[in-house]
Amino acid sequence: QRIRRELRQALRSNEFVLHYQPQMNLLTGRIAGVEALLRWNHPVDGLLAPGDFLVIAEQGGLGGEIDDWVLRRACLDAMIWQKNGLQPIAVGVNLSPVRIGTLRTQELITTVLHETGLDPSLLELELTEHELVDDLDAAARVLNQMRLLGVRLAIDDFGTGYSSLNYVRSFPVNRLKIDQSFIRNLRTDVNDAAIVRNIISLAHDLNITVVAEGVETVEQLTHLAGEGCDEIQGFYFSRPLPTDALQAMLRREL
Ligand code: G
Ligand code: G
Ligand code: MN
Ligand code: NA
Repeated sequence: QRIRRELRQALRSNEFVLHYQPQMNLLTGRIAGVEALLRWNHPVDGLLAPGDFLVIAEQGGLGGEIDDWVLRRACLDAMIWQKNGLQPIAVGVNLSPVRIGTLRTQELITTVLHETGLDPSLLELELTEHELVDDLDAAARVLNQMRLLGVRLAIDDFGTGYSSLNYVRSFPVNRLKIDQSFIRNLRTDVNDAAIVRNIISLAHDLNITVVAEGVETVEQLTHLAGEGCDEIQGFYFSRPLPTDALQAMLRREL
């Protein structure tokens, strides 16, 4: 229907944009990385979030093309920040579980890293738990190849999905991103506090780092720092920013 045709048009006429949400390292207080978040600058409806169009795009068979665009744009932007003299930071990209572990994605990532010259260890793939990876073995093979290149893997929305621990066991995971639903009532809900403490402990036992998502208050930040959480992401530190605003923020850190 209408929106499907508009999405094709959007890919052709560059109506998509990436916003970047900074992640702060709790030890240094500095920006350690960003998560790329897709937006559609719709000619009539204005700036749309993925929830408004991504499902329709997937249904219309445009998911792969959107992955291509997002990966290329994110890696290009990360290189531009460096060329502008800013500190090298990692960029996280959300890839659909349907495609993250496919040979097509492996080829795409190899090509994009080659084209852009980005250090592979500055690219982080985010695998959400909200949808299933259908062939775990095939995905593990591809993700292990990615790891050999140096690309990092984060489990997104950790703790809410179908197979949290199975992913951690099967895939070469570098980071856990604690879902924001556990952070929201961290200060008042003893169960959430216990879950968060134990996710951090699990991650550190496995030698991987932890990012808490959806941190909105200084109390949450202080609590997480006390529990040894490595990084935070959320409105308290920064909302997702257009690339220019992110660069201004990085420049202030120089
Ligand atoms: O930024 P926002 O809160 O609107 O994001 C909503 C959801 O869309 C999040 O779960 C996020 O992971 C997902 N998302 C954001 N950008 C992308 C993207 O480029 N590709 C995919 N597949 N999902 C994305
Ligand atoms: O599923 P994923 O973690 O990729 O989703 C990230 C989404 O969470 C983004 O759309 C972003 O806008 C949103 N988000 C980021 N920080 C906060 C926050 O502090 N509070 C809330 N409510 N949402 C946030
Ligand atoms: Mn994410
Ligand atoms: Na998340």
